[in-house]
Amino acid sequence: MQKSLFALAAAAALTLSITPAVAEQKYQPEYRLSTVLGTAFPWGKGGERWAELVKEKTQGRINIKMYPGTSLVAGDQTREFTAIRQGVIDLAVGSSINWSPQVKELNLFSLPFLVPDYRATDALTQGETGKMIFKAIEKNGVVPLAWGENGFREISNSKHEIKTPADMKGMKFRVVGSPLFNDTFTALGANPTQMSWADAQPALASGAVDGQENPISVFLGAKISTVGQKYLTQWGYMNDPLIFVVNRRVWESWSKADQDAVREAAIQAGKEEIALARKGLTATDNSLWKEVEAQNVKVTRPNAVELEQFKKLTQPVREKWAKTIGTDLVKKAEAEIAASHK
Ligand code: X2X
Repeated sequence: MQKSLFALAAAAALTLSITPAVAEQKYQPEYRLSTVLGTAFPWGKGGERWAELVKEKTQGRINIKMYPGTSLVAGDQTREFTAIRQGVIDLAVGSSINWSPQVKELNLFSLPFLVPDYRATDALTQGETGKMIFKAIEKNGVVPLAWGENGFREISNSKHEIKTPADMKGMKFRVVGSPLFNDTFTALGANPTQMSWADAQPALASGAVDGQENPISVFLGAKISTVGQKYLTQWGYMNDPLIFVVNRRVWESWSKADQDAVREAAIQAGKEEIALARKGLTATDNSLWKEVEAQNVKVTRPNAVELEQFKKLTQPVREKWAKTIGTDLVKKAEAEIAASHK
């Protein structure tokens, strides 16, 4: 009798002790996915596609709702990573720029004139560099799954053509999250102001700033030419990758099979999103550039000598930031870029 009572108590204790773990395993009716841009852009389409593929591959067990405009952090995109880590956001497709205040290694992609083209981009994200970056994200408490792309960021303004840094002198530019951009634009003789994307558009419209930099798909999708941005320079100074991630606790609450499904969905959505982000911006299909020109925007393409002036002035920024990013990572990236061009 005593023995069986004891067994009963032990069983009860066991049940009690495993209850919290079981509760954690419970799936939420809905998971919140954060993006900066919505479905008028490759970025938002990538998020939407991920959600769709996850639903399909998990037979509806994981149901994702997308929140564009970084609305879960009131549009403050530099706070997005912290919100993912804390669980305010469950999943995100986010820019390397917006998360670099928290994950220093992500500043790598913002080093001016480091990544020359798509081949070099792919060499980094698909190579050792990409693995090192994913490790850094993991170390910061978030689970990285796949790469996407915002795109090469080109510079526009309302004043005049920019061919060399001299043309930027004293001009006011809206820049994005990381302080690295302040350094780059200051080195070029311009006057940078950091603000969110939500604030950027009214600032351009009112003339509070003269210019901005963003991929062509964003310039077109957000109709930036309608707020007086009539000069655009293709300088390709950086390509901004996107990363598909999940909050760690949410990730651990899913079965192995569902984790695999979410990862596969992210990889597939990422591939499709990258193709979309590059569409119309290649040598064989430059239809997006034609669209820009059709909006009465003067497109300027600096020659090699002119480009060299931008590179030379921003070289000290690269050297300064390499220390923050980690010289091993920067060296690895440079080697992978060089190898991609052999
Ligand atoms: O804020 C921007 O410029 C944007 C939309 O490109 C990013 O989120 C990095």
